[in-house]
Formats: sequence, structure tokens, C-alpha cells
Amino acid sequence: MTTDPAEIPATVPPDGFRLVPGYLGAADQAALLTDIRALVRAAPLFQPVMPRSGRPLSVRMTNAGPLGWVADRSGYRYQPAHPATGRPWPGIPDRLLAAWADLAGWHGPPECCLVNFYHGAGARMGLHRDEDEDEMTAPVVSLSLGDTAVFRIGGPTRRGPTCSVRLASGDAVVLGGAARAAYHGIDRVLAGTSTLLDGGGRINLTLRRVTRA
Ligand code: MD3
Ligand code: FE
Repeated sequence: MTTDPAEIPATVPPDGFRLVPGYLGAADQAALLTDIRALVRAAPLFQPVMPRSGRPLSVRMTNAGPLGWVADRSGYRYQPAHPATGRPWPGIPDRLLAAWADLAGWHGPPECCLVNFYHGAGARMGLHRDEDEDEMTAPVVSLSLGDTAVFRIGGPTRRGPTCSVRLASGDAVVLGGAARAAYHGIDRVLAGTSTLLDGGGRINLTLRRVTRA
């Protein structure tokens, strides 16, 4: 039993937060990366910007599925086509649909796979809530590839205690219940912690339901 205050975390993750360390083994991670490379050829990474300021986010993104999440000067939204090519987003790869079916506990398929690419020392994602979806009772499923991220999750308000969780290549996270509405972000990515991506960096895939079922 620990009695050292330094070993007691400031808080614990909210209810409905489920981390599955090593959900994907090395072979499945490599196969998924091959799928993502094909996806990025069909739907190139774009640089989202903050709605009011036009300030670029440090993460590049793309999507698969009927609806993709975009951020530009006019706002945050889901749309059926790529902002630069105008083409529909490619389909969600079968192995991601299988992961959703295995992990989400939700009747019905995901409608969006958001691909976040973190590359370089400054790539991070500030504390935010995912609230652009009309279906907030469905969980979000996240899969991580490449370098380990320092993920932070708090509660339903921006202020208040948070806790840090490291997300390594192959880890899955399921965000259901109260965790679905929690503030969260990526503080930083730890360079040199994975050899999966040539040139380093991290890919996060989030599977989401967007419209009301
Ligand atoms: C907690 N992505 O795309 S994944 C995002 O690693 C996003 O790229 C991070 O936050 C990333 O919006 C975190 C884990 C995650 C995903 C969705 C959540 C945590 C979440 C939704 C609600 C609460
Ligand atoms: Fe998020």
C-alpha cells in the first residue's frame, strides 16, 4: 500500500474511460499503418486552423468515413468531402470497423475516422471537449500508432483536476459514459519511443458516431 503522497495521482480518469494497453500487436500495427498510408494517398493530410484566429493547429489531419471533421476560419464541423480535393472521404478500413465492433459496445457502425498526425517537437493538442457530434451517447474509440503520447484527461469543466496517461503504439482507449464529455488533450509526444513510423511522430485514429442513431 502506498502512503507516499507523491504516488497518489491528483485524480483518476473519469468513469467510462477504458485503456486497453497493447490492443494491437506489432503485426496488426504494421498492417493498420499500411491501411492509413493508402487512406492518406486518397485523402491528403490537411492543416486545420482555429476558427476565429486562423491560427494553424500543430496537428495535421484527414478522415475516412461518410463524415469527416474539419476546422477552418468558419468553424468546426463534420462534412462529407475533403476540404481541398472536394472528393468524398475514403471508406473506413475494415480492420478499424472490426476494432469498433470489438470495443465500442455500440449498435451500428462509426461514421467518422479522424486521423491525427503529430510530427515534430511542438505537435500537441490543447485541452478541449469533443462536442461537434449530434450523438453524444456513443463512445469514441481511439487507437494510437508510433511514438508515445502524454495524454491528459480531466472532467466536465475546463478547470479542475486532470490526470496524465501515456498512450503507446498499439494502445486503444474507449471513451464512454462521463469520459465522453471530459476535457482532454495531448501535452506532448515523446520522440524516439517507437520505430513504427519512419521519421518518427504519432498517428491517432478516433472512431466516432456523428449523427443520432
Ligand atoms: C476523451 N485526439 O481527435 S485520443 C481528438 O491523441 C483527440 O489525437 C487525441 O482528442 C489524440 O479529438 C486524443 C483519445 C480521446 C479521443 C476522444 C475523446 C479521448 C477523448 C473524446 C472524449 C473524451
Ligand atoms: Fe478530442
